[in-house]
Amino acid sequence: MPANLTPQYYEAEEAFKKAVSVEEKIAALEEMLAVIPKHKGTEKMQADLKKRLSKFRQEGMKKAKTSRADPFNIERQGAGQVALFGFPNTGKSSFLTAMTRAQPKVADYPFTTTVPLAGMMPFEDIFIQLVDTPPVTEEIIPVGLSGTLRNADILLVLVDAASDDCLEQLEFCLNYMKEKKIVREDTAPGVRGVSPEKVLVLASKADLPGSADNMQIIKELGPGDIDLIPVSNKTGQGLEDLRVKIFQTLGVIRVYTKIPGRDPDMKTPFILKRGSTVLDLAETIHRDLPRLMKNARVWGSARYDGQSVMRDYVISDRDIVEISQ
Ligand SMILES: Nc1nc2c(ncn2[C@@H]2O[C@H](COP(=O)(O)OP(=O)(O)OP(=O)(O)O)[C@@H](O)[C@H]2O)c(=O)[nH]1
Ligand SMILES: [Mg+2]
Repeated sequence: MPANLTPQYYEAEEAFKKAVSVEEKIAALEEMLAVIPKHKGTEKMQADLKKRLSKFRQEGMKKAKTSRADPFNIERQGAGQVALFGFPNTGKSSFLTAMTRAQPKVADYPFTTTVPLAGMMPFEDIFIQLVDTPPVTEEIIPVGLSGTLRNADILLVLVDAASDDCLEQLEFCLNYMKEKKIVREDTAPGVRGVSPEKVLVLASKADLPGSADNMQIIKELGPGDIDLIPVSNKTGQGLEDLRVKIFQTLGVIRVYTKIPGRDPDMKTPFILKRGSTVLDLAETIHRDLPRLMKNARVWGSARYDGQSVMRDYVISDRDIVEISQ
């Protein structure tokens, strides 16, 4: 019996022949199977297509399992994610070493770092994630870096205060972040990007001669709306204050919870956005808790310890909250 194949089928077959990746082959075979005339004369061909499709699907699944994860996609951990950004040799990896227990390679030649590397920065009783990144220059910008930066909660732009092109480094970085919509005014849930007030500019190597003059140049000629923070990975200048600044800029609060009749759990606070209410906390603890919650009491920001509060009560950093069901 003749197969009477249609032009659409031949087109799909052509796409299959040209396909290079497994995904393309699967898509073309699915198309062939969809458009092949369904009658007795094509039964064997249909069975053959299904067999090939199943083989390529298995191959695709194996590939997905073994293929390495994207190194520019850093899984968020801790109370927030802070990405470093800057020219070569500005001290990004040294900064990660100074603030966390991570041990990135540090060297006095450029382009030492090739892929992002995360470390956890202790701040009081929580950890904030810092992500070291490969450098940028006017000529070279690593593919994938904009995604890493866009995903962060805070960006730390490092400029080398000891270098005479300090101001140019800063202007290039700020422009790049704006152009690529890494930094944007219109951030919203579901829109990736960092709001301008969450960008901090560090003048690194503040211990070296010449750094004070370069910082003065930035203050006089640079963008007026930035707050330049001098730091030194060598002497530790500015680093402790910066931990506090990072925490404050993250805009989160720590909330300790308490079961009625027991001591509060002061070891592992819940991290919530500043402005969160008792109801937000209940939702974070368990999705059924808002429905089951009967009473809430607060120690800390409340007028007196253990005061009963409404579910729209706005929690403050370090409050202890007891929810009873
Ligand atoms: N004096 C001084 N030197 C520093 C400071 N921070 C880093 N360095 C030196 O600067 C050089 C570059 O440091 P890195 O931390 O590797 O710089 P980086 O920005 O990670 O470099 P890339 O990976 O190439 O982007 C090294 O020789 C460091 O020892 C600092 O605060 N003061
Ligand atoms: Mg580095």
